Amino acid sequence: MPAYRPPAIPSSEITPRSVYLRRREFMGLMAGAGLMLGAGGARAEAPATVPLKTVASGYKVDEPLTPREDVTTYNNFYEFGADKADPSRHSQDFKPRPWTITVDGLVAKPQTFDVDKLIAELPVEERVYRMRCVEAWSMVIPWNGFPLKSLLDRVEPLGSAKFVAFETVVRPEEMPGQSGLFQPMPWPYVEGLRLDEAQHPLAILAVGLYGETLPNQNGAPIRLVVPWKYGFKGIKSIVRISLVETQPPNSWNSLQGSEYGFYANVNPEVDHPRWSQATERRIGESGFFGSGRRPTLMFNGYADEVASLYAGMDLRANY
Ligand SMILES: Nc1nc2c(c(=O)[nH]1)N[C@H]1C(S)=C(S)[C@@H](COP(=O)(O)O)O[C@H]1N2
Ligand SMILES: [Mo]
Repeated sequence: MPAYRPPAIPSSEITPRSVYLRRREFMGLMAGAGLMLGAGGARAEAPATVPLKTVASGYKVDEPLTPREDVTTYNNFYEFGADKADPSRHSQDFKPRPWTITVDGLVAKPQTFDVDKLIAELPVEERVYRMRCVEAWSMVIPWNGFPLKSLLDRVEPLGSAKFVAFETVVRPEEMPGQSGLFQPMPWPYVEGLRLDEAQHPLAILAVGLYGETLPNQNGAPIRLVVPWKYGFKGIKSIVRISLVETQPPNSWNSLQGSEYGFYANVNPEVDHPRWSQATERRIGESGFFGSGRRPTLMFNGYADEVASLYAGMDLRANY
């Protein structure tokens, strides 16, 4: 794995679509002819990602980045299967472009946005964030994206809007986890945030990682990243964002409310009913004592920035 270097891409745009498509076609042909042996035979070659024009940001983490290989092969994305290796293996038929995202509900200007237009119009920042899954593993990921607030501002939320609801695409023909005999959960996958959480500068819509467009398994072409919350809040492949008055449902809470809350703020003092949340396993590290475990930080290390959002709230009751 070569060391990560920030992308030295000219300030033009992402690679022209024609080049991207030709490369995909080429790889598809080679894979079909059995000429690409590196990936272990049966595994189809993943669609190509393309470089993104990215600007620096002040958001850094003083810990080593999780290797791209781990970020893109150890995933939770049940639409492609329930095992960690499923999303990278079974998402090669998913078509993340072209893509639109509708932002509606309690807003003055409901709109449908083309994702590649948004990418061209909004400054795409690099945000290096810790990511803590509720299953007690973690990573450090260099995301590329823009504040969720930049998008919300464009539709002008009304005073009556108190929450933001998110919805993932439903495409059984491209997502084997939505079409097989085993359907792990109801679709679409949905998530929600309080409006003030959604408008917090740390909350972003990611369109890339490691300086390139998102691989399918990481939620292409656009997904939520809320670094002070457990990973399941980071809903992938979003097609709709709706401003609403009351707390919207979120998939894991609907499925198992005693284990997964709405807020899902990372809190080492509130254990999951079936395991401790006090420590976490950093993927890609063996650790000094061979375990790779490290203490989990309150709000995943972002307490200084976000604790005030929850002043006066019982963090044990609102897990
Ligand atoms: N649509 C959808 N979004 C999802 C999930 C999912 O199964 N479906 N899994 C969530 C969980 S549990 C985690 S930990 C993160 C994983 O993101 P990553 O695979 O990019 O690390 O995505 C979240 N977003
Ligand atoms: Mo997760």
